Amino acid sequence: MTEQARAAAPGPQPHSHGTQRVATAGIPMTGAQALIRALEESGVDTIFGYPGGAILPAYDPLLDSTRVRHILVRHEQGAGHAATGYAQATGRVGVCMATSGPGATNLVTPIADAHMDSVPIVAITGQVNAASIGTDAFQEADIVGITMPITKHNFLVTRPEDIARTIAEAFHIAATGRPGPVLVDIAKDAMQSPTTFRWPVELDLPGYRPVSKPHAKQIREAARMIVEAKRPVLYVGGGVLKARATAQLRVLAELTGAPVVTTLMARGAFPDSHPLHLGMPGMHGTVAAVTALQKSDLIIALGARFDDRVTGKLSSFAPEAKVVHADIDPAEISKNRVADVPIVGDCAEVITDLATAVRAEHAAGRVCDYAAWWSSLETWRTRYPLGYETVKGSLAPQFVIERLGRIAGPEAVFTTGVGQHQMWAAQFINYENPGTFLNSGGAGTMGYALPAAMGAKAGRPEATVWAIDGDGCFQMTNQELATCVINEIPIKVAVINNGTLGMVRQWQTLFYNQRYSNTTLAAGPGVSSVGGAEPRRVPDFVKLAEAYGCVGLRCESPDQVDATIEKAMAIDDAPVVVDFVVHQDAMVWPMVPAGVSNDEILAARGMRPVFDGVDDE
Ligand SMILES: Cc1ncc(C[n+]2csc(CCOP(=O)(O)OP(=O)(O)O)c2C)c(N)n1
Repeated sequence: MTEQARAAAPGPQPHSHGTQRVATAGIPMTGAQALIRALEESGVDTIFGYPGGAILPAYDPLLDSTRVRHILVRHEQGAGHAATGYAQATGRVGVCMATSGPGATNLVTPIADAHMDSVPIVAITGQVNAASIGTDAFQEADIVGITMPITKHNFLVTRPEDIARTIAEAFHIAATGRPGPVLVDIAKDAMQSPTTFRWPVELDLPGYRPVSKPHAKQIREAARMIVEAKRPVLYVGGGVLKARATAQLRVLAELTGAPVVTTLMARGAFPDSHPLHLGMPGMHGTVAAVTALQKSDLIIALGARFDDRVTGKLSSFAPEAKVVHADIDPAEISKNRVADVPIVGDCAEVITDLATAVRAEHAAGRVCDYAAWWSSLETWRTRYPLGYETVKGSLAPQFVIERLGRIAGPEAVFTTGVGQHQMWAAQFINYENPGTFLNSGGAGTMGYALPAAMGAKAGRPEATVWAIDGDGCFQMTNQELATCVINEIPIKVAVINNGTLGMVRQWQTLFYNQRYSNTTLAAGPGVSSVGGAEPRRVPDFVKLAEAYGCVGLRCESPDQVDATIEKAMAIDDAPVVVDFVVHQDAMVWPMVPAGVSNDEILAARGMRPVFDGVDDE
């Protein structure tokens, strides 16, 4: 895509390192000043970071920048996830910064996370002096080596004159093609040395030319298959959100009348309220979505990657389906499931071209007829809706999450941790808009929710941002509450507190004979300060919230849920943490156990759906 086309197109926008700006000819400055200037010129307004010796030269000119806001986190992992949350909520490149050695290695988890979920971030790390690299110098870690497999690209910069150009290249690589994390590791002495700053810079990226325009022949072939199919499914992945192709997707879906499923990474790419939407496929997907894929004769995969959590046992996945697979990254195509029609291209362009080609088929009298298919789909959808049990006298976590979705509304942004609460947030909140559900899908990183919410709120201050977190996950990164308070980032956190590592406990219930080895976080009653027994709260999340300067609320019964959420919604000037004390034995259903065929889906415990012939049209 040309720079102009990219600027007009949806998708993560590369920052303004292009040719529009008037060149600033040769201003003398230090490498560190050039770094900050290059970040400014790249359009960066927010950096999440943490200083230390090797990156210290960069922190000095940062103090003078009027364009870049630096948010001092409490742990570098928080900086990385915040950059990811910022990127996903805004569609721009997120930026995090850390010092060498342990500062840089603390970024490894969020970088791996961003890599798995194709999120555009630039991570800047300080490195020991160039001459000391490889000598086990103090706080030296080979972060370029360490992050080689978990970055889209990474750079080691040892000369001051290379700093500005490398930053421009990093932003370009992060945002274009399949987005992803780029690390720029800069030797301390390169930042301290004099150089001459020039902007814009010439990008020097031989071999990096992502293909965005799909091949017309493949598009025509795919359109022909779509109109000929009897049981098609539009299998929509996170790539559709990354390409900002949701409007185009809606056009294609309505034009064909084909059912749509949205993966965990694509929730919000197609309105949940839309009648063509069957919900989420995969391990905890709806019976209708899982079964539609399983029994389809044509899967149109759009920015999706046939992840094992979606396919279940790969060899038995969708045995009768032909596959059209569109992806910006050719490496994804036929990686897990062989594509009959491979299409390499940007999803926005692919889907637009597909719609045009389907219209041409219609004009030639070849129309889609999925009536029999829809009669099966409707049967599955109505017979096996999502649901949950309530236990008298206790609070159902699913109910809390459902009410959060309803009360916060479709414009709110939700982030989650990893576990049962994540799956319930994917299932029981109706997503109507892109960019409203941010979670760690590929890596499954506990601790993602709170810093990602912080990043999302920093990027979109006008939005209501809720982190829905597990009590286990929350304890991994909750120190970023201090960052939120000090930097006036009023996020809201719903801790779904079941006192256990719920998702692991669920597997112990189902697959380890209810032997709960090391999954209990807060066991048994404790002793209150006045001597009586009271629930054991280690930690007490309300007190923890208050200690950080947040508002802390607690809710323990269904009849308090709405009022508590409304109270949290009314607080705008401080972060709020709500401790929702929920039932510990709730389970996530439906479920396809790991490594098992999707044919074996359980709608609820011990309940296998009966398809009695409806699928055999
Ligand atoms: C960093 C990390 N460590 C371990 C795991 C494995 N794991 C997946 S879900 C889960 C339990 C999460 O518990 P909690 O945050 O309380 O959420 P719940 O499942 O109870 O909703 C664990 C330990 C992980 N995904 N990430």
